[in-house]
Order: sequence, then C-alpha cells, then structure tokens
Amino acid sequence: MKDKFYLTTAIAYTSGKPHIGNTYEAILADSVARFKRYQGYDVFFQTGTDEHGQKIEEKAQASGKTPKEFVDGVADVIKNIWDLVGVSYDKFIRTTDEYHEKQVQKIFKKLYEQGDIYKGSYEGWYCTPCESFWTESQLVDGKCPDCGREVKKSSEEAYFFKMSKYADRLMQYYDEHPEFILPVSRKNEMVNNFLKPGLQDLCVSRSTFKWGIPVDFDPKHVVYVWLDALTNYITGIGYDVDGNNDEKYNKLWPADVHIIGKDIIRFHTIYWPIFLMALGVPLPKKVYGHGWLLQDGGKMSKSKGNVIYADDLVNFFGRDAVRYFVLTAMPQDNDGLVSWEAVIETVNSDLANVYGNLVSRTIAMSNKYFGGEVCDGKVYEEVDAELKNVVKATRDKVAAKMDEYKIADAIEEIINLFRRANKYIDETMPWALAKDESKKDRLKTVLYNLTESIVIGTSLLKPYLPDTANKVAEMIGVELREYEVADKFGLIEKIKVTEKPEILFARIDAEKVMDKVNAMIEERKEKVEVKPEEKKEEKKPDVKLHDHSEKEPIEIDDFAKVQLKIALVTACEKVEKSKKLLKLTVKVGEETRTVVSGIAQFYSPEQLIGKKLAMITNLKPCKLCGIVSEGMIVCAEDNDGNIAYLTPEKDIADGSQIF
Ligand code: ME8
Repeated sequence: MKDKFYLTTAIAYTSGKPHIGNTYEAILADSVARFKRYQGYDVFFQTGTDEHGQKIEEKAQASGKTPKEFVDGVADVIKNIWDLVGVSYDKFIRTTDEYHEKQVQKIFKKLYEQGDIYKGSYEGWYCTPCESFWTESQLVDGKCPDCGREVKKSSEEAYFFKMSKYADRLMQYYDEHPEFILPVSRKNEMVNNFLKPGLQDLCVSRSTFKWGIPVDFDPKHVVYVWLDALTNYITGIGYDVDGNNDEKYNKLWPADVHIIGKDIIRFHTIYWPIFLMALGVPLPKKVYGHGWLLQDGGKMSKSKGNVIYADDLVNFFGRDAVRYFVLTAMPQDNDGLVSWEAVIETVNSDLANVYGNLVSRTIAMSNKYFGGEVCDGKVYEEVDAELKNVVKATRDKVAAKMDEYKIADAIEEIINLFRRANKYIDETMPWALAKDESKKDRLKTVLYNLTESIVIGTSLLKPYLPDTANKVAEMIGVELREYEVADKFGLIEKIKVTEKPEILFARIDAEKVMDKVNAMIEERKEKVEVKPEEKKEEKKPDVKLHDHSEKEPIEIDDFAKVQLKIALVTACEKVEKSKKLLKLTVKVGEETRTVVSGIAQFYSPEQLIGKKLAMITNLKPCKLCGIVSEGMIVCAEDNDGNIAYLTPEKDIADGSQIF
C-alpha cells in the first residue's frame, strides 16, 4: 500500500486576476505534489478559490455584476492560469460550492451549540481589504496594522469564538510537534506575538454585508470569511460534521502539509488548529509558510503598472521557463525578487547554457560520431567515477531538500549535476577522441555516460519542468527513470537518439524582449493614470459598419479553408490609445493566443473574461496598435452597427472545431 500524501495551497481570493506571486504558490505546491507522486506516494492535491466577503461584494457591484457572476468569472480566470502553468491539482474547491456552504453552516451551528461561539457585539475599526476588525489600540497611526490602509469605524452585533479556551492546548501542540510550523522562526513569532499576550476572542460573523454563507439559525449574519475559507481543507475531501465522512476524508485527513504564504501563517497556525480542536478533528501535520515574490523590492501593485502576470510570462518564455524561474527565485526563509530581466537572465544561464546546451551537444555528438546510437563502449577512465558519483548521489540530495521544502536548493542539486556533465565534456574532449580510430569505444563510453547523466537529471527535473522532461525523453528515445532506480548509473542498454533535436531553451535576446515588455508596461501604466476629465466624458460608440453587401456564392472548399474554433477568454484589457480595440488572451485547446478585436465600444474586458467565443484561428497574424493579433473573434453586426459575439449554445471544450 502506498502512503497517502494530502497537500493544499491557500485558496485564492476571487477579487481579481492573480499575479505571479499568487501563482508562485500554486507552482510551488505543484512541484511538491509531482515530486511526491514520483516518489510513489498516493498524492491528493487540493487548491481552489476563496469567494466570499465584503471586498468581493464591492468589486462585483462596481463591475455591475451579481457577486456570484463576478466570482464565477474570476474563479475561471484563476483555474485557467493554474492550468496554464501546469498545476496538477486533484481537486479545485470553490467556497461557493454547495457542499462546502452546507458544512460551514453545520460547523458554525455545532460550535455555537457547544458553547465555543457566543453572541455579543463589537465596536471597532474595520479594514475592508483584510476583512478584519481592529481595536483602537491595535491600529498603527490610525491605519490597519496588517496592510496600512484606511479603516472604518464600525459597530455590529456579532458572534464570537472563545479562542482563549484553547490557547494552552495549542501551545502544548506546538511543543509536542516541533515540525508543525515551517520555517521554525515563525513558531516563535506566533508564540511571542499572539499566544503569550493572550488570545482575544475572535469575531466570526458579519452583518454589515450580505455576500457570505448565512448563519442558518440567524440569517442576518454571514460567517466570517476566514472560518468559511479555512474549512475548505476538510470539506473539499468530504468531511461531515455529523460524522458521515467520505472515505476520502477518512483516508486523507490529517493533511500532510498546508502550503501558504507568510502573511497568513497566523490564520493557519492559530485560528485553524483551534477551530479543529473545537470540532474534535486532528490537526494538520505541517503548515509551510513560504516567502513572497516581490518586484523592485516592494509589493506589486496595479497602480504602479508593475504587476507581473503568469500568462504574460508564459506568452514570452513558455511554461517551464516560468516554473523554473519562480521555483529557483525563492530561497526558503526569504522573499524572492521577480523582474522580467531576472527571468531572461535565469533562462539564458541555467536553462539555455547549462541544461539545453548539454542536451543538444550530447545528442549532436551521438549523431555525428555514431549515427545517433548510444551504448556503453566499456572503456573506463578515472574521470568517469567523479561524474558517476555526482549523478548517483543527486536523487537522495534532492529528496532531502524536498523533505525540508527547500525547492530552490533541490533544483540547484540537479543543475549541479548538469554543470558537472558539461565539465566532463571539457575533460574528456570527445572531438579529440573522434580523431583517433583506436579511441572509438572510449568515445562511446563518454557519450553513454553523458546520456545516462542527462536521463537521470531529467527524470529528477520532471516534477519541476514536466514538459521539458518529456521532450528530452522523447529526443533521447528512452523512458525516464523511475524514482527507485534514479540513483543507479548504467541502466541504458542501447538506444537511438533523435536526428533532429529540438532546441529546448533558445537564448533570449534580452534587448529585443525588453523593448516589447517595456511597451506593454507603459501601456498599462498609462491606463492607471487616466485623467479624471477624460474619465467623465461620456462617448457614444462611433460605429462603422462592416461590409453588409451580399456576397457571391462560394464552393464548400472555400469555406473549408477557414478554421473556426471555440476560444476561451482568459484575460482581456483595453488597448491604450485606441477606443475600439481590446486585447484578448484566449485559450484554444492546448494553445494560448493573443487576439486584438475591435469590440471595445460594445464589451468591457470584464464582460469577456471567462467567456467562450467563436474565433477564426488560421488567419495570418497581423499587427494592430503594435500588438500581434493571432486570430479573429467572430461577431454578428446588425444594420445599426450593434455587435454581438457568438458563443456555443451549451458548454463545450475550448479548442472545439466549428463546422
Ligand atoms: O490570502 N508572493 O488569498 P490571496 C508569494 N484567500 N505568495 C503570495 C504573494 C506574493 N507576492 N501574494 C500573495 C488569501 N501570495 C486567502 C487564503 S486560505 C484558507 C485563504 C500568497 O489570494 C498568499 O500568501 O490573497 C496566499 O498564501 C496565497 O498567495 C493566496 O493569496
């Protein structure tokens, strides 16, 4: 029987499109899930979206949607980004899922009935973005102590949870389970800043807004968003307050690790364990609070126009390059820095120069000297031993780093293997061996050792760079190595590598790419700096009709030349300096494309995100306002110039053909 491994990410707020920082967490957890699967664990990986709360209610209102319509759109965007970067979740939970809402209501009722929750009233200062109440003394310079933003005076009748009742038990749990909080430094912070000064009772209901899970026995209150959100970790796998738990829950709980960001460690290591204690449910084994990915030494923000999104990075550099960058940019106990330049630098140095170069040189030499055939020539020299030792030791070193959640260090071990193999090429000088007929078998051995090193390193790299690893396996013509034998050297018998190796990571021309990136950033900055008088100006759409004249009959073959497919809009924004153009990022099956469409006077970007549209996918790309458009959205237009896009009558996969 394989051991189970249940891991989760934080569930992302559906207040807007997630930036690369939020996406980092999903990639990080994914790399752990994939590595554990590789090790043979029976992994269950849950992620999802946190969809209630005042902030979301306000955002929905501002965009003219109901909260549910709004969160449906954003949850789709988040899921699409997770899919785009290859997050291999087994379950995507949404806190608006019916089973979740029902359990949250039951949990609240149980805690009330057993006396852990009581009704009282609250006077304090409310921070809307953080959904948190603060007392006067907790404010810093009159502002929210967590985010530094303005707070509003507020008073409400509310339900409270008796946190202090469980404080001693929690402290004892910390002491008996020193592995519970990672990094360990965070444990002291929780103890000294929160537990020792004494836990305040926690306000666990709200009545000043509606968008939440109603307290069923007192429906003018909704459940506090954190009580609602944290329980996703058990409701998502079939927990039932009445004891009718799913098999899945019985098998998976307690979770092996909750992977979350450093800002929400308190919620996961104080509130969550206490809620679980009150429910009589065992506590998770570990909470890992990772650092943050920051830009320019500060937080990313829309107003600075510097928000980096995963889909933009993937469009420029491809999925695996983005995964590699974020995973290696983050030392465990610290924050990491992300910038476009840093991504380019990392791709060029580690992926193109070290890994890509090793693979392409080795395959090219096998083709040149042995018609692509690789087998051991059995002529060994001392220099081989050092390479073999490094390669054979890598699996266990990687596994040890992964056990400590030191992902960047684990990957560094693999890159070191590739660096060592590149050095081995310099040491053995295959081109010199090739000149001497009597060294043919030695040359065979050298190329064999290099190929073995690549296969082992690539097998270990697969959890982090799955697409690339599969590509390399295909090019070399071999199955990647199972975990059990990834520390064994010399298992390949005879193989034939591809004649035409693909370039894994082409060197990026930093200057050229940065020109494009800067143009994109400028556009976004300008958009935030729109002058108020410009905003006020109400403009009627200036409509220009398309050619409505009747066309000549055509052959069916003429129509067959047009490729029409269903495209899912994953992102959309106005094209600055143009009244008419929208830039859409669409997913068409496996592909992501950019399409510029002249429908800005008829649809706002928010109205399109998450929609499935008909699109011509085989038009030659063209440039509009400096943006390359790779397709055309198909619309209907009436005689007044009103435009409507076409959408499938029922849900159908994006990428589906239209006949
Ligand atoms: O906190 N770098 O949701 P969220 C790295 N809904 N990680 C970052 C980051 C950055 N720049 N910015 C955010 C929430 N994160 C709650 C969670 S769980 C029951 C409820 C991380 O969308 C952040 O620390 O604001 C969190 O772990 C995750 O992204 C989701 O953040």
